Amino acid sequence: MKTISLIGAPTDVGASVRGAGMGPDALRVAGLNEALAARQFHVIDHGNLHGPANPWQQPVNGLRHLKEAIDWNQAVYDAVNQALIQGHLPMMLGGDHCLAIGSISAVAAHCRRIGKKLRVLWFDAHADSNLSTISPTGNIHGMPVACLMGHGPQELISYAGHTPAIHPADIRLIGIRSVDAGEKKFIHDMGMQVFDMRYIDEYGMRNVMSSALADLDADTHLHVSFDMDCLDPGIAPGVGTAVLGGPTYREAQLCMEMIADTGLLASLDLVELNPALDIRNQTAILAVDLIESLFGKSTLVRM
Ligand code: B3U
Ligand code: MN
Ligand code: MN
Repeated sequence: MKTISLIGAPTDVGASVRGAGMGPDALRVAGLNEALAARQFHVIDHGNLHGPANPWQQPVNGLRHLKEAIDWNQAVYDAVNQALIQGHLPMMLGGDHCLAIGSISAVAAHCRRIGKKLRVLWFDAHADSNLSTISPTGNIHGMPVACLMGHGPQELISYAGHTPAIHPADIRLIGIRSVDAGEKKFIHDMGMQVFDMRYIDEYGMRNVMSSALADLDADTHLHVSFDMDCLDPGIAPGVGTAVLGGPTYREAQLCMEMIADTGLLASLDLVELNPALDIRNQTAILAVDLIESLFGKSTLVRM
């Protein structure tokens, strides 16, 4: 029986809007643990990590709360690393998306250790590919993709003592519809594969996911980094930076089901859930619903 390690990372130090720090508990209240146990997983809830409070300060040299982000990511790195060493599937419950730096740094180090290929699926309304020099806000949750590819403050990009943590070919961005001018250039320079909303509109989610999941094999570690603001705000209002025009409920379910079909999912981030902006916990309940599909629950009737 596969063991899932739930790792709560209750902070919003990387975000522009406060409240994501309550995400882990909102997911528990929505029944995450029970839903996974019902899918025949052994669930270990490690509770919430500890880290510095949000000092709510202005950016310094284009970076907001750098010291706090470094400390939180170190805690996430250590916890995810530990879960992987134990053979568990780590599920990092954010918290804002800056925490994926620590989480994916640990996953990438694990892949290097055991000689696996890595594929990261980054679901997001935003490209999260900012640099301190081009970011309009200085918020570090807008920078994790760039940091993971080696572009960011030294202490944020070298948790595993290896830089860059990942290469552009390892990642697919899906659902993107809010990209800053500097990010666009960075993405092109890096040669990342992006399935933006226009692409999803034109080719359909099935084709997008087939492409994003192409060339995987039994030696691939599949990591999903799921920013709840990827989803259309009509179904997921409980996020700090909502952007109109995201995937529908059915499109999101199809993504999850197609990932489940690969049988390769080995780690997950669930981030940017903001209970302070939610309506009766509906976004957390939706997250649990999607996670059930990600772990194999299917409405499929056809044989
Ligand atoms: N690109 C903007 C906005 C943003 C990024 N990620 C979120 N918002 N959630 C920035 O601040 O970097
Ligand atoms: Mn994000
Ligand atoms: Mn986002």
